[in-house]
Amino acid sequence: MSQFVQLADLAPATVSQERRIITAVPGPKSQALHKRRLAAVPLGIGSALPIYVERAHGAIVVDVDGNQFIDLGAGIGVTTIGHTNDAVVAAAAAQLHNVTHAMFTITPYEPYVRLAELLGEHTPGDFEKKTLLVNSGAEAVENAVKIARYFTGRTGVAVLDHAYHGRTNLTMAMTYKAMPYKTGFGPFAGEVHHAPNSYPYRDGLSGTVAARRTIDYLEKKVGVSDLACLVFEPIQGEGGFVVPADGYLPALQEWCNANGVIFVADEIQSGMARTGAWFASEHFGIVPDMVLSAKGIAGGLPLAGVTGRAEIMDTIHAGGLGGTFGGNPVSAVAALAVFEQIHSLGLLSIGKHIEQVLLPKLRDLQAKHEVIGDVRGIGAMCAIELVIPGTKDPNAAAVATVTAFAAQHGVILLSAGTMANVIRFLPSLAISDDLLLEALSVVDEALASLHAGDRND
Ligand code: PLZ
Repeated sequence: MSQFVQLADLAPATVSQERRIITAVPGPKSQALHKRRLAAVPLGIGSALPIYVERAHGAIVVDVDGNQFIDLGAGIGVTTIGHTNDAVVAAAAAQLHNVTHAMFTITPYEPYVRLAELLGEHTPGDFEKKTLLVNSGAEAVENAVKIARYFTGRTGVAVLDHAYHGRTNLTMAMTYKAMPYKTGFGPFAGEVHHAPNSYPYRDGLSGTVAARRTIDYLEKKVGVSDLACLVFEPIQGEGGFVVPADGYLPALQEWCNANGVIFVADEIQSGMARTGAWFASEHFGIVPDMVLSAKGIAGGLPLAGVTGRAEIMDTIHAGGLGGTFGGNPVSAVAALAVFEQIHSLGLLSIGKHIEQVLLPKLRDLQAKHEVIGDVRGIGAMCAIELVIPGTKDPNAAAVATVTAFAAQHGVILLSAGTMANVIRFLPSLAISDDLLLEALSVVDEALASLHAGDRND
């Protein structure tokens, strides 16, 4: 057997779609791996859970000890159509035998072109579009800014409070939260301006008033003639699944359009069928000039796209855009399979259905557990915000307790939020109602354990 990889472990095995905890969590094999990891991997790379994954399928993740978890995080919204979706696996496997790398800027290939066509067709807006493919979400954001600056001849970049756009130098500057993303990593790229967002639970503002506040800020503190683009997440992801008030985003679009500011939707977390629409922008009636996709686009393989109005995308001189791996053929065919699966399995309506199961259940939990201050979300992108009961003070400790309890009981739950007090529910669209409800009953028990803790105090 090779010293680098245990080939037997690569043999596909079926994964039953059930929760099953057979050891302590983490189990002995995970603990042993964790020890090795601590010696070889820098501490700066955290892991939300100390369980090491062996395989995954659909909505279930299996760890090296044989424990099976219901996955309500989908690798932060990446395996949106389910782990190891058969069509994605087959397409990628076939492509591995054909060509793994050609470099599009040397010898181009069809899957890149087809994917660009599909992104053009499925992003909002009935106009000619062009798509650049890159490797990661942050790289998509970087390129959008680069293109917007070139096109407008302006330098300023506007982002919203609570935004998350990545970990590269420019995208760190665009991200809101200092710890853990920015602290100690400066100096950051300049000309990035953070403006107030719409956060209905916390600011209580209507969309119109919140938009006025954002626009006033940009007009007064930045000056529109210096502004190349406004980059925003239609539903903020890491920031806490913040859904803006009605009318907020359309007002921003109107202002951007009127002032020559490129309106860039970062749909890296909210896009690709996650919310029951191809892109969340559709829910708000906005048509961005550029749409950024990544995460769910290629069923777990690394890929990202910048799709924009042809006249904007085409201003860049030949050779001005590129990168070694951007639009890798294996990732690109996986993405084509993702598009096909979303169509053929009717996954947009499944996204809506998941919302119909999730939101009422989360509201039931809110009625039962005072710690839940807010319930919000669209499609398979919903969240609860935890507070100190009777106040709106963020309760990050409760989130940590609930997510740890859930892991012990076979449910992967992710936190979010600038104040780390949000639990987000972003299951794959392959999850059955039964599994989803079972996972929510574990969340119920986890929330009840908080009261039990009170009694013990
Ligand atoms: N824009 C809206 O959600 C990635 C980051 C997790 P990359 N979010 C998860 C972590 O701890 O690094 C994200 C996002 C939005 C951009 C990005 C960046 O995408 O593919 O991680 O670079």
